[in-house]
Amino acid sequence: DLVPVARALISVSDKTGLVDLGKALAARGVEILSTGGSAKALLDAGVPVVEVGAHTGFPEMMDGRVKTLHPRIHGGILARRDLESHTRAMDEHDIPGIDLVVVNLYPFEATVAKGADFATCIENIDIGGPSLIRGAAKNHDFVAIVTDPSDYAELLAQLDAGDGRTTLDFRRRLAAKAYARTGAYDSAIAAWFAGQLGEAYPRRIAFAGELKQTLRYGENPHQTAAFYTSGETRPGIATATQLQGKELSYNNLNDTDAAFELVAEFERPAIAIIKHANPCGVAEGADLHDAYAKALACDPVSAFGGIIACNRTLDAATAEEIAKLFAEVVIAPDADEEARRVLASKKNLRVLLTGALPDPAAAGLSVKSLSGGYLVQTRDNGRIAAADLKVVTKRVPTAAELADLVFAFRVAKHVKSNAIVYAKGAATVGIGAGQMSRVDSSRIAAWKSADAATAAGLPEAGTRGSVVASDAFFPFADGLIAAAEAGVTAVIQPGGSVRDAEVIAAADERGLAMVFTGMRHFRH
Ligand code: 93A
Repeated sequence: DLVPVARALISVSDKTGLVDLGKALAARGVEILSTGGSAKALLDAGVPVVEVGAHTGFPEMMDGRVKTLHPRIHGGILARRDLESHTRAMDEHDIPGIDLVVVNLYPFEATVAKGADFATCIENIDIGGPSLIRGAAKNHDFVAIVTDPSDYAELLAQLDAGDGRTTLDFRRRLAAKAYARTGAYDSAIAAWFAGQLGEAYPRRIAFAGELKQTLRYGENPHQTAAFYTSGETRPGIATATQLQGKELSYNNLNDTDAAFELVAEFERPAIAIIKHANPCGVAEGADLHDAYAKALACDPVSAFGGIIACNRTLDAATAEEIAKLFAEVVIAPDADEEARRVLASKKNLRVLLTGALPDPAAAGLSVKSLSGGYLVQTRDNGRIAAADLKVVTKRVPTAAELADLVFAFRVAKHVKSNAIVYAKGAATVGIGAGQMSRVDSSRIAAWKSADAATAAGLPEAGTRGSVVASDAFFPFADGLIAAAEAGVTAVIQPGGSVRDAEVIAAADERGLAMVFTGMRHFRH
């Protein structure tokens, strides 16, 4: 299975490590064929090279569109060395074998990212490169295909260990990586092209981008799982660095994402505590320490084993409080020296830092898998501000109620439907999530709130004097009446039910203030 490398073809746009590789190959007696720019870089560094034009007898032409597309190149790559008919063809047509192909492609993705014009993007579609890669990968029984400069070191190590030969295992791994690369490359071209035509949804999407890590298991131990990054650079779970703690699990990643996206909704210092992808406490405060105390008070029982997200640099005082709770993950844009020292004592606690907050209003896609397919939609980047609200009741909300209404609705956007969120003083005091009936969500939230208040020795607290947000309209007055019975003074909801008039009348009867957002935030 060991195959000697006598001749290599090098054609790279990213010239990282090129000269060192060329020198190392030349020192091992490998003959190097190379294309224009790559050949020049090697020759300038004193590495002997045969230019592809000299090898094929055809000059590179048409602005480089045709350089390696020639049978003397592709025959040398694709010939099976163990088939008499193939080796005879090589002899008859004077085609020397090529045992190693080192190629990376025209930087199409980077050209698009730079905002280049249509013609420039088209010119950066590599044709010869993918052909070389796909051919060499197909014939990996005899040819090694290297598409990533980070593999040069292993290649040279193999040549040294194998007396100038590579192993089949290595060539197979390289081939798998090579096809992942050409597949991603064509997906990027297809997505860009669809965008140029004004198609929001291309014919084909590669949802799973780069493998970031394989996970211990999935949502449950009998499932396997992995995390792929989509290449989106928006700060968040995919761009975070882990400072300390155990390996992240599937559920950790899912919950931490939910927590960080939620806390990024708020301008003032805020904390969100998440369990099972639903918040069990969210608050804004004068500082993180204040916000944490208020968030935890909402449902301290559920917060046990939760995920905590901060929208500011984590400080020592807040870290001290967090350290008192058993938490799975803390995520923040940053943590100061002292906070890091405090959390370091909690060896298992995973601490993730992202450098920045995600923009909740940024566009993007969200993907959900169904049996046999994927549902794709634009991200819910809708954000309600006080100016968007329409007062529908006789009573107009006070300034304090208005602030809490906006706060509660922003939280409700991140609660699984049916979502009911009670809030007071920029803190949630009761959250009802994921119920099939809106009235049940309302009841559960009020009941949990009363429980927490009683446990804290404050039976008068709970939902009394709070405001309530509903992620979708109240289809009947019963949901609103349940909230009124829980003691709310004001209500925020999208509106738009055929029975809006009944719901408004029920609010007026009870002296409640109610505003409509005109925007729904279902989340499943
Ligand atoms: O325009 S191409 O599609 N035509 C070709 O025949 C061809 N062969 C290699 N581009 C081609 N390449 C690409 O040229 C390689 O994939 C590599 O990215 C680049 C290296 O060019 P140079 O060595 O001139 O810098």
